[in-house]
Amino acid sequence: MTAQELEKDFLDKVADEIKIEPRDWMPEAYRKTLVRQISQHAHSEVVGMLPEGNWITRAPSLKRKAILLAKIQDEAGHGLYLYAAAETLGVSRESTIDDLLSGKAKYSSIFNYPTLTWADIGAIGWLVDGAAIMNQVMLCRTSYGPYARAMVRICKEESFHQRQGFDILHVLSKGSDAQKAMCQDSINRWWWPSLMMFGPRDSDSTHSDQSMAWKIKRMSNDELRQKFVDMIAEQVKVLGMTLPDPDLRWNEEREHYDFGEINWEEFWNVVKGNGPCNRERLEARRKAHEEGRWVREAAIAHAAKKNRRKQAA
Ligand code: BYC
Repeated sequence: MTAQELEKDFLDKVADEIKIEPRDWMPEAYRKTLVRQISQHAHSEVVGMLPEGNWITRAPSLKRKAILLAKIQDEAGHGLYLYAAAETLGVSRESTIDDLLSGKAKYSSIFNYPTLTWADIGAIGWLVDGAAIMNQVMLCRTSYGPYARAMVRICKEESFHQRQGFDILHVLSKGSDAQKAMCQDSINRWWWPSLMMFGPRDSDSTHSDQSMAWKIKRMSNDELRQKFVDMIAEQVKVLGMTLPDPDLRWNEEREHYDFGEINWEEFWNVVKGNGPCNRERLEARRKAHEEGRWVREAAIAHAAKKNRRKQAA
């Protein structure tokens, strides 16, 4: 087949909703976009374990501790499915992880904020996992097969995560005055960073147009953000709490909630590495990688020994 025929075959598959698989021909730019997005997504899952891990030893009960541990382990699993999906595009796991540790690769801005109180664990589950699901449900239909299939499994686990977060806040919202205040304070601090998870405005998004054309993304950053605001503006009423936005109001004509302007300067500042916890997060990942070095070396030595024995036999 000529280059034009290959490209046409690829575009026809995308148009007909046939998944692109690892051995199929694909444009180099499509492959690169996927490697970028999937690896950033994997890094987000792994770095995302850190703010929550901060509360494992201080969870208020054995039950809450067991639930939090299970949730954090799920995030590690999500990272692994996604690193494996990225590997199907011809990049090694080592190089992808090196890019994270050297600060070259991005991960979601949200994980550069600190978890100051137990209520933050509730706010992360409800708002952060809520925003993640909103984005990831669409990614279950993404055009690249291994990414779409990883997303189906991840979304099932994420819905449990969101419910556990809402449950934490629900209990606090019915508690003492101090617990209610802690609940409101966590919502105040996590609301705007959660909206930033959806990425820049469509007009400032570098990759959206091409990613939508290739059906990697099925909805734009602004569309998903609006859906999220509409959902949370209703759910917050069940908690008897408020969202920290004086401009939030239902718009009859649009049939959507209007909301205030995001602080984009803060967003880009965090993305560029200058958020409250960027340095601390990367430091923690580098330390974990160093401390795990002997495990990787032992696994490689063990595999080589088994291989030698097999060949000798
Ligand atoms: N933070 O052209 P755009 C989770 C970057 S974790 C940092 O719109 P795109 C969880 C963007 O990368 C869930 N950077 O990009 C885990 C690009 O820079 P580069 C994480 C951001 O890719 C533990 C530039 O800005 N979810 O669930 O079309 C505990 C221009 O943006 C951000 C995913 O990763 C950001 N927020 O759209 C709890 C989902 N936003 O690469 C929960 C998969 C944008 O050119 N990713 N940038 O240097 C996506 O869906 C898309 O990549 C995005 C951005 C919607 C995030």
